[in-house]
Amino acid sequence: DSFEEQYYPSTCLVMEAGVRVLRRKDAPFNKLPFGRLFPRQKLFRNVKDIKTCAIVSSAGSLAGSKLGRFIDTHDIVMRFNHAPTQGHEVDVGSKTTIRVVNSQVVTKPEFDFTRAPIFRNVTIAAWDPGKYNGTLEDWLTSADYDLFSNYELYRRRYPKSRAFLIDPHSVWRLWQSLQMFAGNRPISKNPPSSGFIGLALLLPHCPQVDFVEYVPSTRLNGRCHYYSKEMNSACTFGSWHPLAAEKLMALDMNMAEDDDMSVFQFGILRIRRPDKL
Ligand code: NCC
Repeated sequence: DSFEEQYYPSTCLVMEAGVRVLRRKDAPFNKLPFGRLFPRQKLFRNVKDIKTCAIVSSAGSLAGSKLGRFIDTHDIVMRFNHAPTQGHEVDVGSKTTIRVVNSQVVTKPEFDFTRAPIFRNVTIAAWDPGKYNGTLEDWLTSADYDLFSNYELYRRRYPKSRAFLIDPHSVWRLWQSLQMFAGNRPISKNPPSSGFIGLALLLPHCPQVDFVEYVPSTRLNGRCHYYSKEMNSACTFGSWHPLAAEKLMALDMNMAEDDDMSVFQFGILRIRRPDKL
């Protein structure tokens, strides 16, 4: 085993899942007109200059955190779904580089994916799990929510946009990494949350990731999201997604010096990419 695998096994497991976006050259898309919708650009510009990244969970306990300024100092800031910054800048910051969105957000009319300003001028990584063991051809006809038509509309409307689809096979490989970490405790056969998918997608591009309010801090307040009043602890501790296992694994990846302080007091998990240790 390498040094990294010995000392940071969970981080290595997540990296090995190889969570990625689909590219034009990937079969079967290299033979399908649909594949020509994928951007030619890479997921991020100037990857060599990326030093620090922040992932902002949508958790209710971000409310009142005043972490906005800290979040905005990072080179890359990742957010999820339709989580707003407007009106919440003090707590969550205002910079957004990339949004990871699930296929419900791409398809349901209330989110207005193809027009809403929140999805413009940021990188988009959209995902849908499809069937476990399904082929990519199957996926095109059996996604949980048919994200393809709105993706096509968005790409045609904004040809210069960086909007990508996450490889669903890589989402299930991440699920397998999670199951490997959980050992003999079977996790639910549902895909990881957008938060965990986002972490796995970002880590290969970023030497240091600060994941904010994912493992709940002492600010824990029972609210689902920082941007709504809804009370629902399942958003934090999980029901459909294997969220509890994800958060245990993420905590195991934490490298912050004074770890208990930063995780539970400040709500910040610091994860370093193994090759830069
Ligand atoms: O709620 P959601 O997630 O958009 O949150 C984004 C990510 O933040 C982390 N989170 C959120 C709330 C909380 N209290 N604690 C947290 O740690 C999680 O990592 C989460 O992934 C999703 O993962 O895409 C999800 O999306 C929502 C919903 O579809 C969208 O918000 C659009 O309305 C799902 N909720 C429902 O379907 C009702 C949620 O299960 C997962």
